[in-house]
Amino acid sequence: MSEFLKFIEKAGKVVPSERQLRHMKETPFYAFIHFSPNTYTGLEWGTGEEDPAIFNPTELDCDSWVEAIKSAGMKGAVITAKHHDGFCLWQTETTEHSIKNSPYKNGKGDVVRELAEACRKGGIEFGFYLSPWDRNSKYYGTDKYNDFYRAQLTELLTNYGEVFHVWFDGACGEGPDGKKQVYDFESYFELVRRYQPNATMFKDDGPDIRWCGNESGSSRAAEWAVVPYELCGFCEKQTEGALLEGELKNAYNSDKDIGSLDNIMYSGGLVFCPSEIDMSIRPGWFYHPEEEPHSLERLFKTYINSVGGNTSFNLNIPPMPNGRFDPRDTARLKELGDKIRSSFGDNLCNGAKITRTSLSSTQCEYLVELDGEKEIRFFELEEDIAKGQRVASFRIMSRKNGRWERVYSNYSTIGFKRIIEEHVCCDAFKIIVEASRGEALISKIAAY
Ligand code: FUL
Repeated sequence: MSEFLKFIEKAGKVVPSERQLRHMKETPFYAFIHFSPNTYTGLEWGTGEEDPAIFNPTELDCDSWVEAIKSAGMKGAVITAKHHDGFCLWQTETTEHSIKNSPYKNGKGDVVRELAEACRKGGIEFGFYLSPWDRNSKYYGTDKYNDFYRAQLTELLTNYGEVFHVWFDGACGEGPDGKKQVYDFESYFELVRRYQPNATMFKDDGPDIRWCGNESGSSRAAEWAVVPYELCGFCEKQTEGALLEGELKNAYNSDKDIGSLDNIMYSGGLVFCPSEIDMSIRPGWFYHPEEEPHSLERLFKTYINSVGGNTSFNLNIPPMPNGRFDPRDTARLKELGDKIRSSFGDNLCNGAKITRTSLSSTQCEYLVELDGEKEIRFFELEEDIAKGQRVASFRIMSRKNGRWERVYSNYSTIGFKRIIEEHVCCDAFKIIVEASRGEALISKIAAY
C-alpha cells in the first residue's frame, strides 16, 4: 500500500473523545441564552459602564425557559454568565459589577443558580458562556486578568453542579488603541477539565467543539469532524502529516472546505473536532422588541443541516427585560419541536431487511428492502463514529415497480448523523458508499 493510502486509512481512524461522542450523540441540540444589561439598553455589545441597577428581571422564571427549551426538543441550556460588558449574572466575589448591585431580589439574586436548578429539575443539561473579553474589569489588559478570569471560571465550575458545555467566545472588539489581553487559554481549559471532566468546551479552534464559521445557520455540504490541526491548535494530533511536506497556512473555520482530502493532504496532522452551529432565533443575540423570530422553515432547515449534518446546534433565545421569553419565541420553539417530532416519529425501516455487500475494501452497498411500498421524506444515516469518520461519498437509489432510480448523489459525508430530505415512493432503497477512508461502518439507516 502506498504511503499516501496509508495516510488516508489513518485519517479514517482519528477518533472522538468520550465527551465529544456524548455531546454529539446525546446533546446535539441545545439553547443559548443571551441575557445581560444589553437586554435593557438595546445594545449587542455593552460598554462595561452600564449601571447594574438597570438589570431587574422582575418576572424571571427559569422553569418556563426550560419548558420552552424542551418543547423544541433541545437537551440543554448555555447562559451568558458574563458577556463582553463584564456584568456577572451570579453572586461572584470577583467584582462589584454584578447582580449583587442590582435591585433584582435586593441584590441577592443569582440567575445562573436559578437556571442550573431549573435545568436539573426539568431534566436537561446546564452550561455557561463566560466572555474572555471584558470591557469592565480594571485588570483587563494585564496579567492579573488571567487570575481574575480563572477565579470567575472556578466559581462557575464549582458552585452550580454538573456542567455539560463551556463556551469560550473568540470575540474581542478592542480597537487599534484598545487594551491587548493575552489570554491564558491553556490554564482556563485545565480548570474545566479539573472540575468538570465530562464537560465539552467550545472555542473557535477547539479543544472539543469548534465554531462552524458563521452565525447565520449555514452549513457545509461536506462536514468533517476530522480536520487539520492547523485549524484546531488546541486539539491533540492523532496522525502525522501526509506524504506531502509542509503545513496549511491561514486555515480558518469559515473556509468552505474543511477536512476533505484536498485539504487534509497538505496538513501536518489531523485532529478530531466536530463543529457547532450557533445562531439566534432572532436577528440579534440579545432581545430587541422590534425583532421577529425567524420562520419555522428556516429553523427547521437549520436543524436538518446541523444535527443532521454532523454538527451540533446551539439556538439562542434571548429573554425580555422582565426575564420571560417572548411569547412569539416560545410559540416558534413549540412549532419547531412539533415539526421535528412529527417528521422523525415513525421509522419506515422498521420491519425492513438490510443486507450489506462489500464492493471493495473501501466501497460497499446497503440494500434496504422495506416492508411494502412507503412514502419517504427523510433518510437518516449514522456512521459508527467512535471508530472514526470515513464515508466521503455516497449515493441513494430507490426501487419502485422493479425499477431502480437515482435519488441522491453528491460528494458527501455522513459522520455522527446525516439527514437527507428527499421525497420518494419506493419498496426498497440502496445506500451505495463510493468512497471511504478505510472500511465504511454505517451504524444506522432510517427513513421517515
Ligand atoms: C460573538 C459575540 O460577540 C456575540 O455578542 C455573541 O455572544 C456570539 C454568540 O458570539 O462572538
